[in-house]
Formats: sequence, C-alpha cells, structure tokens
Amino acid sequence: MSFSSTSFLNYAPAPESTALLNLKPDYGLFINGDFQPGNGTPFQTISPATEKQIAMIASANEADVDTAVAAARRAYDRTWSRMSGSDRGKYLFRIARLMQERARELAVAESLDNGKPITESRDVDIPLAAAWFFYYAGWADKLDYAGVGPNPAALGVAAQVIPWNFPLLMLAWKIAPALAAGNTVVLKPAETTPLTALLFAEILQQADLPAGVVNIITGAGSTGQALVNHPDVNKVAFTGSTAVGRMIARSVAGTGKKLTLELGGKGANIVFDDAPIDQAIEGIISGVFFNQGHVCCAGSRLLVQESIHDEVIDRLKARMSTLRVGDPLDKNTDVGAINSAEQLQRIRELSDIGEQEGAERWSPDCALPQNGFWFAPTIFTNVSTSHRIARDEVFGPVLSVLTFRTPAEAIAKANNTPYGLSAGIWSDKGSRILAVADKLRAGVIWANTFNKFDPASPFGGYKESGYGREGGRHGLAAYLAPAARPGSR
Ligand code: TAP
Repeated sequence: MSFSSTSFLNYAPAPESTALLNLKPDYGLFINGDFQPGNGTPFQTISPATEKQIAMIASANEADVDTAVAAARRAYDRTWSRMSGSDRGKYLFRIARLMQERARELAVAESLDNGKPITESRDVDIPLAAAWFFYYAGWADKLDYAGVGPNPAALGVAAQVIPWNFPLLMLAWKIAPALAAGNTVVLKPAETTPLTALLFAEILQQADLPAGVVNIITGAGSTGQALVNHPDVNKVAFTGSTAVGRMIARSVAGTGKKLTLELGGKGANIVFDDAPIDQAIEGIISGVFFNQGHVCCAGSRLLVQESIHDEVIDRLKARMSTLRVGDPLDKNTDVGAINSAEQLQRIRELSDIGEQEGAERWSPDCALPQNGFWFAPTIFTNVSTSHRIARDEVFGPVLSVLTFRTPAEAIAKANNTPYGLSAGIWSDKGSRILAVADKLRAGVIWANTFNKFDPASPFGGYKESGYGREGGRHGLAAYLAPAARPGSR
C-alpha cells in the first residue's frame, strides 16, 4: 500500500467545496507519530450519498493494537506524564487552533464521509470539536480543581472507541480531556467514518505532539474489542450502542480498568399547551431531524399535551414539507444521507414495525436521490408506549408522537423507557419546567430549546444510556485518579 499524498476524489457534485480537500488514496494506522500499514485487510470508506469510494483505510489486527498500546505506554512513561500541565495545555491550544485553520477542509471531509449536511458540519461539528480542545487546554494546569481531591494523577493509557454519528466531535470529547489530564490515548474511529480522525492525525503531526501520545487505529468492531481487552490499558471510554456497551462492561469487569459508557437514548421532547409554539416546532424538527436523527440524545419521542395535539401535528407536517433532503455538500440541504446501508435497513425495519403495530405513518412527498442511502423525514402519530417505535432507538429521521393530559402523565411517559439520556421541556412557566425537570430521569434536560452543547456542560446518561459524564469538570475527573498518599501504592 502506498501512502503518498495525491489529490483524490471520486465525488464532485459541489466542486467549490471539495476543492479544499487533498485526500490521500490510502490511509495507514497512526501509531507512534507516523502513518504505517496495518496487518489486517484494508477496507474502503465510501460516501453514503453516492456509494463511491473516498479512500482505502488500513485495518489494525491484534498485533497492531499491541504496537499502538505499547507506543502510548512509552509516551506516557517517558514524556506525557512527566510534562507540566501548562506545557500539555500549550499542545492542546495548538491543536485547537490548527483545527480552526483547517475547519473548512474538516467540514467537507466530515460531510463526505458521514453524509451529514455541510451546514451542520461547518457550523456545529467542527467548531464544537475545536471548542472542546480550547476548553480542556485551559484545564491542563488546574487539575487540583478538577473534583477528585488535591494532586490528582492521570490514569495511564486510555482506550477510546467512538461511533459514526459525530466522528470528529466524538474524537474531541474523548481525546481533549484525556490529554489535559495527562493520559495517552489509542483511539478507534467507527469503520464507516474514519476520515476526519485521520486528518486529525495529520494535525497532530503539524502540532508536533510527541510521538505516541495519541495513536489512531482503524478497523472493524474486532479492532475495538482487541483494544478494550488489551491488558495494558488503564481506562476505557466508549460511545455507541447499548449492546456493544454491555459487552465492553462485561469484558472490563474485574480488570481494574476505569470505564465510561455513553450509549443509546430515546429522548422525550415534552410540549405543554402554554409553550411558545413557533420555537417548539423548530425545536421538535431540529430535535429529531438534525444529523438525520443519528443522535443519541435526539428528541425522538414527542410528548404533546392533548389540547394542542392537532395544531402541533398540522404545523409539524407543514414544516417537514419544507425540509430539503439530498446532497450533503449542498448548503441548502437540511437532511443528508443515512450513514450506511445497515443503518438504513434498521430504520426501515423499525418503521415498518411501527405501521404493523398500528401507528399512523406520514412523510412529506419528497424525491430521494437514486444512489446512496436515504430516508424521508417521517412522523408516527397514534403511538402508544408499548409500540417498538416508542421504545427502541431508531437512530434515524423518525419521530414518534404520544400525548398526555397532565404533567404527572408526561413525566411517567417520559420516564417509561430503558434509556435516560436526554429530554426537552417546552412551557412558558419556569416553575413548571423546574418541577418537571426535577422528576425526569435524564442526564441532559433542555428547556425551550434542544440539542445545544457546550464543553463546560457535563453530558451523560442514566439507566441503559450508560454511566460517567463527558464535558466540564466531570469529564476531566473521568480521566483522573486521586494521587496515592506518600508511602502507599
Ligand atoms: P456500535 O456497534 O456500538 O459501534 C460503535 C463503535 O464500537 C464503533 O467504533 C464500532 O466499530 C465499535 N465496536 C463494534 N463492536 C465492538 C466490540 N465488540 N468491542 C469494541 N468496539 C466495538 O454501533 P453501530 O453498530 O455502529 O450502530 C448500531 C446502533 O447503535 C445504532 O442503530 C444506534 O441505535 C446505536 N448507536 C448509538 C450511538 C450513540 S452516540 N449512543 C452511536 C452509534 C450507534 P465498527 O464501526 O468498526 O463496527
């Protein structure tokens, strides 16, 4: 395999945006500061909007995982754990600034590889990813205040496995706090979206980050499994499905590895009859159609007060009819491509089950492109709490609508899910918002807004949505242990 830098792109519907990209035809594993071939069989990453290949990606087998963990351990022992917090902070600031400099290129690569609209990657994913590095850069020399007692210590080597819905942003959520706290990292991106993680590896080279402090290994689920099972890993951080999260929790049990899990969700967006309706309609739309609904904290269940149900549904349908589904690189696109054929299949299956179980299905009349993976924005009314579409995470542009009469009924229905990640409350009364929020079992609750993120704000779930928090001081504490007392181990 060659790793020469040649301009390469099969996909060119919006030439002014793709001209920014100078992608390589093949990407290696990023280990110990260099790209190198993997021992597994390389795989292609494709554009989900066209099904065309973007690049070939190396695959890491167990031996490569071992090399990457050994590189991270060396870098931890010899360099990163010995560096002052203020010097680590300087590297993080440098990485953040380089991400800003290469923001447009990263945004195009993200939309190409993931399928999300360019306006979202440009205005949300990439700026937030840089913001995470800026935020944690500021913490690097202030760890005594990070919430785990005086003189906290790093954990060592962190194994991080991330999903395909926010590839660069999830990378930032994982790597920035780990490095600020003094850990070194081996990260595995999702198989369908490795591209921006590999461009990020180039940024690390530009930033002169010491070799081995961050290693990025690509491959399938088995690569992730080998990584989290590696005996020389001290911390595991995973975001993805609840099924894989469970397997990881089992394999980590009894090993002494510290674990954080950010898993699925089935967020309730609760709309009371005194809600600011215009804003609520926009919040419901962005709550479930942002990023094609590939969002763990999506407001995928609308709980609407019975007295305003018909008005809300009419207005939602009118607004959904204005959504443009299509080319992710077109700035006018609202809803892009579904990330993979497998995910499209899952969304179709759950939607078909919704109809079979008696819910009423509606989508606006919109033409979908011939090639690629697409699903029209869809709303289900007449949904009851026992329906699969009210219980299972669809992870697609599908909204299930339930009704309630009283706040107590809204709370009971919102909490009637195995998940506990997010919720939204729409009401004119602050006292009602606070009273309802107090009784919701959700890690993140938005009031009269939805899907807003900030690096200073902790994010994470209850119940089957996982444990541990990312973001803020809490996110840093997940990468720290209180320092051992003198004379003890
Ligand atoms: P997962 O299989 O959980 O994938 C997430 C990450 O874990 C990927 O990097 C994946 O690698 C890796 N992985 C897979 N099997 C693993 C194992 N045994 N040990 C360690 N790592 C492993 O998610 P998915 O299959 O892409 O999506 C399935 C469903 O999960 C979705 O429909 C959605 O409901 C949910 N999901 C939730 C989230 C969030 S943010 N909560 C994110 C993604 C998906 P590969 O990509 O190479 O398989």
